[in-house]
Formats: sequence, C-alpha cells, structure tokens
Amino acid sequence: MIIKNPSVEFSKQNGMLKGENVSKSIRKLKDMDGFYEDEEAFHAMDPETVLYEVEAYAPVESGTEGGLFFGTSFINPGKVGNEYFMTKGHFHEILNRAEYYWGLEGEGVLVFMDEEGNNSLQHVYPGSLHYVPGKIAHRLVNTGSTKLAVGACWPADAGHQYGPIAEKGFGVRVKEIGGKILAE
Ligand code: S6P
Ligand code: ZN
Repeated sequence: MIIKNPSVEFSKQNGMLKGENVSKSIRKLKDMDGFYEDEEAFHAMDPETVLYEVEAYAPVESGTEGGLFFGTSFINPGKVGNEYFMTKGHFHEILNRAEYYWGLEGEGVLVFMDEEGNNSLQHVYPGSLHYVPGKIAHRLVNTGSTKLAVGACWPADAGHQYGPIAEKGFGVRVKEIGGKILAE
C-alpha cells in the first residue's frame, strides 16, 4: 500500500499551518471598537493596526457534529492605553463545547468567564496546556513584548458567540500598571 504524507503540516516552533483547507483571518483595531476600556487611546491609534491573526485547518465543514478544527492564534504585542492586545473572546454557539489551548511562543494570559460572570485566569507560555471547559467564555491576552502564539483544537460544530462579550465585556481587564501585569 502507498504511504502518503498528510495534506497539512504545522510548525513545531510557532504552530504556523500550511496545506489544504487552511484559512487565515485577521483582526484589526477597527474590528474591536468598544472592546477596550480606554476609548480615547483606541481612537488615537491607526484603525488598520493588526491585533491578531488566526490560522485554522478545517478538514470538515463548519457545523459537522463529531468533527474537529485545529488552529493557531497569533496575538501581536502592544497595548491600547494600558490594556494589552487581546482576542475578542467568545462563548461557543453550542455552549457546552469544550476546547484545548496550548502555548507555543511568547507570554500571555488566558481569561475565562462563566455564564454568571465569574472569572479565572491562567498563565500562557511555551508548553502550557489549557483545557477550556464547555459553557466558559475564553480570551487570550498578550502580556509580553513578542508575538504570542497559541494552538487550539475545538469541535467543528462549536461555533462562536461574540454578542454577550460585546455587550457585557469580560469582567476583568489585563493591564500594565506601574510596570506590572495586573488583572482587575
Ligand atoms: C476557536 C478558538 C480560537 C479563537 C481565536 C480568536 O474556538 O477559541 O481559534 O477563535 O483565538 O479569538 P476570537 O475570540 O476572536 O474568536
Ligand atoms: Zn473557542
């Protein structure tokens, strides 16, 4: 029998993907109006500033029950005012769908929020492994001075719910205050 190479590969170093059914999405500052606390600082910045990019491998159609997606998020270093660059954060559309995250490069914080608005936080670093339980919103924050690269694997039918975050926020903000990384 013929032994084939897989149609997709990822970098062991930073998780970059190449191959079939790999897509890339880019989030700029202008896509995150209302997400940062310091609106004055937000509007003083170039709206085209790239905050993060996500590469995703979708071997099955979105919504496929039992399927899995695989991806890497790259969050640039930087701040809006004193608040670090971060992802929008989301609950899954099918609320009980869980996910794995793992740190590849850089330093950051993973912020969790349950449906009642209770938060918990975990350090993200090369080699860190994070189980994101179902019914928990999740957001990545880059607290370092280099790109934060984080791998992820999630159910193909999980979907994303951004509405509750856009409306109510995440309960806690990760900032640099007095030279320290603080969550408040
Ligand atoms: C998908 C997974 C990640 C995020 C990515 C961007 O379930 O959690 O791939 O989509 O980190 O974050 P967000 O909140 O903008 O989708
Ligand atoms: Zn997710």
